[in-house]
Amino acid sequence: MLTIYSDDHRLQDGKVELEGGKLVPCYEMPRRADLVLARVRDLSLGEVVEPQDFGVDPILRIHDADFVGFLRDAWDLWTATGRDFDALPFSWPVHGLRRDRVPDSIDGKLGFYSFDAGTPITAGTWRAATASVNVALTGQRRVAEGARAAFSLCRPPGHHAAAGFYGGYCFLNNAAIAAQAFLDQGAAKVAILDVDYHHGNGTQSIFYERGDVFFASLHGHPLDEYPFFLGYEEETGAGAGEGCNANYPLRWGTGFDRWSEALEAACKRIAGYGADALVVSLGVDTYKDDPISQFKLEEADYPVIGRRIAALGLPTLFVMEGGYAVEQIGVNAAGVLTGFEESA
Ligand code: 6XA
Ligand code: ZN
Repeated sequence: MLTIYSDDHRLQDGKVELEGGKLVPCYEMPRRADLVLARVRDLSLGEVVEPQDFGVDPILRIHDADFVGFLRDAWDLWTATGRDFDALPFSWPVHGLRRDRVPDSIDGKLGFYSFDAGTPITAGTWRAATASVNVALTGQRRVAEGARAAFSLCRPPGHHAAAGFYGGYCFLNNAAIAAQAFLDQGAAKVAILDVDYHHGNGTQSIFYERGDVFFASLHGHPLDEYPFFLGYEEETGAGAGEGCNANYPLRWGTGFDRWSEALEAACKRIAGYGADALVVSLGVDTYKDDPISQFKLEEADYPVIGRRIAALGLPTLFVMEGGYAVEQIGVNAAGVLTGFEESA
């Protein structure tokens, strides 16, 4: 399988995130992508190529222009206040507060456009995030041109980013932008399968009222788990998108028996939808030793996931999302890909 990778991911190298009441070193670190790439090379999974530059237009098909402008300018606005360390927000426009006025203050803007304090904006964030989009779009282009599958080794990840907000280590929604690109190049319907431990709240919110993208997600239950507030089973889509959203929330401690039943159900829904292409939000933070997650998947489970996805028989783009058991991330991510290749 072809892998798309850019060294520019290293430009996102945050120092701290707010977690459990403490500022802790960022879990989302450059070494993650380095080790996935190393595993891809060790296994000789296939060619590794650099991304093409697709510019800002495909990003603007998914994200609001004011949000994109904010991400581009945020670091300059932040450093103009005399700060040279990572930018984190500390105040948000929650229920009952005004969302119709965007503050002039960079601290106000950070809160306006984010949903957590775990996602530092750094000097290199914009370049890393746009490179990650290009990695996704380069893979998408190859699949649209006839490849059975491709692996976009995206970093930073994307599935928590919505049209107008960032969070959860995500700035631009790589999977959503790639799905939209399939549609813009002639696909009638695209499915997104999100197997990351966390609910893809950004992806769901982007497509919730659309019938041309089916979104299925298996994730930690929002009663228990970050990002909370979205991802319940009863969220089935709205308007033209009614019936095009499927959530499989699972409680802490879920092992592969239960998890794979949910995968089976999600795959059946995707098969019934009749998509022309599939985008997989590939997070491996479902692993038993992941430091921030509570599922119990084991190394041997990942190839099984790949085989099940391959059985859908769809042109498939894998987009890297989470996974923080860093020494294992490459083995597990590549495990899915090799499982897929074995039965594709
Ligand atoms: C809260 C945890 C962020 C998880 C991000 C992730 N700081 N999403 O892996 O898939
Ligand atoms: Zn995750």
